[in-house]
Amino acid sequence: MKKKLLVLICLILSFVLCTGCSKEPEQSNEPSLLLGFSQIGSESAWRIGNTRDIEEAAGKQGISLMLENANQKQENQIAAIRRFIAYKVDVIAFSPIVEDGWDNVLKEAKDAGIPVILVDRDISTEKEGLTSCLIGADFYREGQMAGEYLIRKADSLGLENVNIVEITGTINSTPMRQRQAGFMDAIAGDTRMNVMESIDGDFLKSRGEENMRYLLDKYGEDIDVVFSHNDEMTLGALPEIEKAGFIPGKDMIIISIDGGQDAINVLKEGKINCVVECTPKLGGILMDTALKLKAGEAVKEIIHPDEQVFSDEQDTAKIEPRGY
Ligand code: GYE
Repeated sequence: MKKKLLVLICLILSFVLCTGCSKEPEQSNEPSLLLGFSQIGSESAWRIGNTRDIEEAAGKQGISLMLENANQKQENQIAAIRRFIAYKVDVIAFSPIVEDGWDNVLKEAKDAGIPVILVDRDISTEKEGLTSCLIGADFYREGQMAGEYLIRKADSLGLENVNIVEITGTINSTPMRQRQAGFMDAIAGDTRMNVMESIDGDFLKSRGEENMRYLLDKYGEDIDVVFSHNDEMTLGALPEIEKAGFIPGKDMIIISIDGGQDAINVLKEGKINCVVECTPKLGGILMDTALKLKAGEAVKEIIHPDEQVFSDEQDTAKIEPRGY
């Protein structure tokens, strides 16, 4: 009996030792890459969701991230990029708040041999050799989808004359320029459409509120449509419309862009008619692209994520939670 027990113990011991031997070597904790990312700020749910997504994707892929928030100032972004260069990061990424003014700092990155990825927004600088690629939404298409929705809505309501006010994003930013261009091009051939005024709301809720007050004072019940370049400005404008005695979504057609949860909830209540999606979930593509650049592999020059339209044309109860 004792002998049998001894054999059994030996067997168990040798099994345990063997499994220990065949184990994969421990993964090293060395990050595969050091990425410097300069974020614009925290102006919207979109931006906050975008920052979170980038942090999570870096964590998942074992990439070490130096993240700097520029608090809506271009000079802070330029200073952050210079710090990344001094720190000799492997790859630099940034979301340019506006399109111009990047030439010098990008030349410095190029001289240091550090590849640069544009995230979310574009630049107007001669990019040849200064940046590797752009990962961001097709803002022109977003504006176009907003305009196409409006034409369908005007048809379904049988409107003969459609007075529009536009609250735009930050002047000279890519989403502002391209969303406006896409929208204007989409409605250009429709003689019912009349844009009464376009006003800068800087993508901020407070500016949406203030601008809406001004527009209501000036045009009052003549306003048929509010086209706002992001959810924050829309959410700022809605209470002003109600205070002025109008029902948003009924007396005025409300069109927004982004698709954050707060705006989708209001769409479900019927106070917003249409939200064109702009996804902030760019982190995974950004990490994959940074790894490719470090490995010296070719990357696509422009990478657009897929996007959709949420509106009162569908069963809004079925819209899945947005996660930002
Ligand atoms: O629509 C807005 C944000 O650049 C796509 O910036 C982004 C825009 C987004 O603050 O909410």
